[in-house]
Amino acid sequence: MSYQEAKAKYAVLGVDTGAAIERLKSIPVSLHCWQGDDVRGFDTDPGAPLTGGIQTTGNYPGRARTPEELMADLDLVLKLCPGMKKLNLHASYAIFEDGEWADRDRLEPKHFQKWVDFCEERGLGCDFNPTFFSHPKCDPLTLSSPNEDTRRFWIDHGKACIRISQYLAEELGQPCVMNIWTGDGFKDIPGDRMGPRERYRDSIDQILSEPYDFKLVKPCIESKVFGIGVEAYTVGSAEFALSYAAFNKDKCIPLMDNGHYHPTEVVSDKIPALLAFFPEIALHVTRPIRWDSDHVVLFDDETREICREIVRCGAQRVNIALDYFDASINRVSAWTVGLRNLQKALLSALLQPNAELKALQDGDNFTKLMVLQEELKTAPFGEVWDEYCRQCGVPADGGWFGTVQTYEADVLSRRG
Ligand code: RNT
Ligand code: ZN
Repeated sequence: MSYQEAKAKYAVLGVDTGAAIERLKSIPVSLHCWQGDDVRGFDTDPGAPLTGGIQTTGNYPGRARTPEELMADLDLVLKLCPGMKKLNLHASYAIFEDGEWADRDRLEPKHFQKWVDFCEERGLGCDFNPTFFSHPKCDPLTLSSPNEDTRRFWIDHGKACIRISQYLAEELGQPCVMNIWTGDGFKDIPGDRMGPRERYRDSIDQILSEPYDFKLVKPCIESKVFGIGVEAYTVGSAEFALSYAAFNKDKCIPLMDNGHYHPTEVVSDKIPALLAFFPEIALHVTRPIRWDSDHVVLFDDETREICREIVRCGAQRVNIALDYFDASINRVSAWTVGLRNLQKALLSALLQPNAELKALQDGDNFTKLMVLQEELKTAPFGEVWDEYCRQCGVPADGGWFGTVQTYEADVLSRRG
């Protein structure tokens, strides 16, 4: 079937494929830098372990070890994926020059200038994350630590990150979403649940007292249900993070990571729930499996449902970012598959006759609603996807994996 034939079929369903393609080209998706090097960053000893509830498994060869390697890998992903992208950086990806080094509480905008150059040359905006894990100052708590020395260090880190986020937004002329997530919690039953939460709240208050322009810097609070080694109690639980954001709407927005809820809860349903109250929200799109929250994003039912809600509620109100890390397969492929799948899910959401679906629901016509929703699943989506890839100048399905294999043979497999 040709694209023209597919277009005609969608037209019968009341869907304009050309308009969907155009709309998708303007929805930014933030690409997480941490898939390329197993969340290690460049500011600590390369042999140091990951801590704070973050775990990558696998030792597939080819991990990026330097900024240059990570940038080269990112470039290939950008070339293989359609759509409008932003880069998502963690503070631990600071780039130090001439033997200089700064601890996390002393990071400055200049340590991210190379990333600004990278983004500028590629027309990308940039999002940012303070890194409250994998560092000797995790005791193991950070923003909720009872040790005031520890807590001060991490508050200062958060403030430094506000200044860096403001710099990134100003330099690149696009807002910077700055996400606060800590793995603070306990392996076993705590003796005090309230204390850590009060300290966490106070720490975020102090971080957000650093001046910033809320139109340019959008601080987020991300919740989590549990992490490896912190199974019993998470300081930044769902209620904590959401309440913080709700009581501080003039300063920050909530962030939902769809790997951070109990297995039968779905973030797709939570999107309109939050947007009934918040002008804007942020998402980490990932794929949870059992205890892990960070598998590569697939073109699966929940990813598609999340994207349907993003589209129906207004994509301009949702800051979309990817968040997963897989060290057991080719990392460039993992990145590419996840980003292409998110783009596919957004496109398939844009190819729904949403006005009609809504009218059927409002008219109590649930029989036809089901029939139509089921029949849409076999509409000729692949042809429209191929056309979108063509228009974006990237390979269609079946046309990109060879490039990754060549890159693996020539570049990745030579890394020690
Ligand atoms: C961890 C959180 C967090 C991290 C990144 C690296 O469970 O999802 O967002 O994945 O900050
Ligand atoms: Zn996340």
